[in-house]
Amino acid sequence: MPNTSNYKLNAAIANSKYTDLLPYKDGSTTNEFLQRIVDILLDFVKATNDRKEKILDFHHPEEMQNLLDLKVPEKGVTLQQLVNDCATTLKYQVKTGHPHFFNQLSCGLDLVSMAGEWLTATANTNMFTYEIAPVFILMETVVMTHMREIIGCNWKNGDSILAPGGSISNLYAFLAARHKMFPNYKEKGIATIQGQLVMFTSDQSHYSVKSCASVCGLGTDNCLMVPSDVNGRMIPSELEKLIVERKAKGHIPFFVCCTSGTTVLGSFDPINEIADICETYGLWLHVDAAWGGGLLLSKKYRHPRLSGVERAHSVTWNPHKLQGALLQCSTIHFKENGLLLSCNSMSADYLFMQDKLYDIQYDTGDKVIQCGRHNDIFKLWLQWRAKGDEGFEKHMDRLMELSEYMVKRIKEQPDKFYLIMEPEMVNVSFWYIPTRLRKMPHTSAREAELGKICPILKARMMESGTLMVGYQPDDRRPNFFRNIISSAAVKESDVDFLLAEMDRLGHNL
Ligand code: ABU
Repeated sequence: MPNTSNYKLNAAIANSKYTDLLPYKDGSTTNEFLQRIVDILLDFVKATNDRKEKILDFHHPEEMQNLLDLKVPEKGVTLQQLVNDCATTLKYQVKTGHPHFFNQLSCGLDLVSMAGEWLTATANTNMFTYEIAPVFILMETVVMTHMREIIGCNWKNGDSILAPGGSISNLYAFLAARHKMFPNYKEKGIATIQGQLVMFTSDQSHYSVKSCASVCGLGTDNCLMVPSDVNGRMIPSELEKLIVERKAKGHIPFFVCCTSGTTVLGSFDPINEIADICETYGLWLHVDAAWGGGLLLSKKYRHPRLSGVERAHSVTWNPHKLQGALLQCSTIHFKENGLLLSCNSMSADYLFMQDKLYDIQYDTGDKVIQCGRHNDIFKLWLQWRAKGDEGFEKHMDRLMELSEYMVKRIKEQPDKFYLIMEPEMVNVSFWYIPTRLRKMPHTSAREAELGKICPILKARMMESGTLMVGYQPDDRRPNFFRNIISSAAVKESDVDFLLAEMDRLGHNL
């Protein structure tokens, strides 16, 4: 990444201030200033895609503070300083689109989606009313309908909304489920529920499900963690047992969250078996496919992972994960239309006037609990236009094939790597084995040692700036690596690099 001296404004305008730009002044200063910013962005894009570039230039926070001038000044700085500030910001930013960044569920830098985000920023509108976002609101309607049709043929007439992240999408599902069962809750509050509401999710599910219980007044003790099997999938018989136990106590089971793609292991709960239980006991079934939802686009990988998803009442699906839409882009879908509005509408009459000149069902902002709503649709719509369903399907299949390749390469090097389980998705869980532990039998004592290696090896990755792979413990094992391939930039040679680089950095640990 070139340094700040590469982005010089003409000497004549270098000391100009914001007041020399539009809307204060006409003239070429605006063009030149924005052109330099675009130069910085394009160089970052190139560096992100250059395997010779580092992923990050790591500094500890106190050291980083000394490298940066972050203070908010009394008097505004020059345009040249603003250009330098932008260059410096990206110089120290982690390149999450680099082919050797395997650290998060959201990796990659999809350039069409990025172009969409640039346009979105320039349009700078709010998604609460058709009045100020007509094209974007219609795009949202079209893309959300398309996504529902992919979930199931009986979903077309349902409803959907883009939300600020998967956690809030899950919260929308919870709110709609409670509203469906207790429609008076909205006006009368907690007193309308005569008993303790309880909800169920697997012990591998995303923490946001438990957070719903806290935020919505159930208390986390009433979000029951259903045990999962060795592959991280919810055990349906355990779910049923917990439902029966709670009913016997006079509690009101009402909501089951089934995870399609758990964050750490990438496991898929058996939706059909869970849907049968939900139907028997009259519970709302939510599928949290924030992570695994992208596989709905693949004929090859959709089944059996997401079989039965059409039986759910609601589905969270984050295109900013597997599909590579720019952050953030999270969707929540409902089979039943009207619930979102009746649950969340406050009919604020300064915004959602009932006597507007157009059909007010397009004022989608009244369906959500927030007021201002970021435009997250354009980047997804543009990306979908570019790829079509076919392009997304190819992307999903490619990510899965690369993950299969990684598993194969790990199995070919059993002295150096230990595969924890056969993955269902692009999460590959494994231990790296340094030289001194290679002859040791694989016992819990060795797992404990391998767990201690993870943070040290991760630190070496970050300090060298060449690789980023995440690690974490879970309830069955100490720290282990979780590798994610969700970037279109990754090739087989990058997987080979990743394994070789871990060995280079870690063999002597
Ligand atoms: N559930 C948010 C994503 C976390 C991750 O990237 O690992």
